Amino acid sequence: MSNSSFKYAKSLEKTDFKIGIAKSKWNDRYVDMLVDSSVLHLKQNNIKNIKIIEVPGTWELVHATNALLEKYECDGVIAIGVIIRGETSHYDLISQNVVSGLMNLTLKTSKPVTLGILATENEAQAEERSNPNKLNKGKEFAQTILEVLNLYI
Ligand code: RBF
Repeated sequence: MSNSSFKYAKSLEKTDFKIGIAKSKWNDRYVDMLVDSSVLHLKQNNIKNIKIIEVPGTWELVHATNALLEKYECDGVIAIGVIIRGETSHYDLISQNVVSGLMNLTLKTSKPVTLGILATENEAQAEERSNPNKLNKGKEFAQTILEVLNLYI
């Protein structure tokens, strides 16, 4: 279910961007479904230059995103991870600080970073938002980075 009424752009003027994807291995069952639909949407928009870095967990997405923006000179990055609430406070530590880390990177580099992180209460919510037959968000992540990049051409 979505409460968003905005519409994504129907067409994009420019698509020759280098896009980075940082993805985590934790909860890879869900992460991989999100990555697959992001990549598919990028390819459908003629993006040929996609660099993917896989890291252990969502926490490491901050480091990988920095590398994609600086070392690999990507125009923008989609950071994809899934954090599922457990019995310890790790969920809060990771989710809040990763978001801050990614925000700092987008400000430091003046390049867009799409927040492709699902922070869910349980596996069922993660499944609902990553399964392509349900509410998979991967396409939205890809569309968002392309639209934001098109603001500055
Ligand atoms: N990484 C995730 O991407 N999603 C999680 O739900 C997740 N839960 C974690 C829970 C605990 C208790 C720990 C210790 C780590 C968890 N991580 C998770 C891994 C984390 O992002 C990172 O890879 C590790 O903390 C090592 O830096």
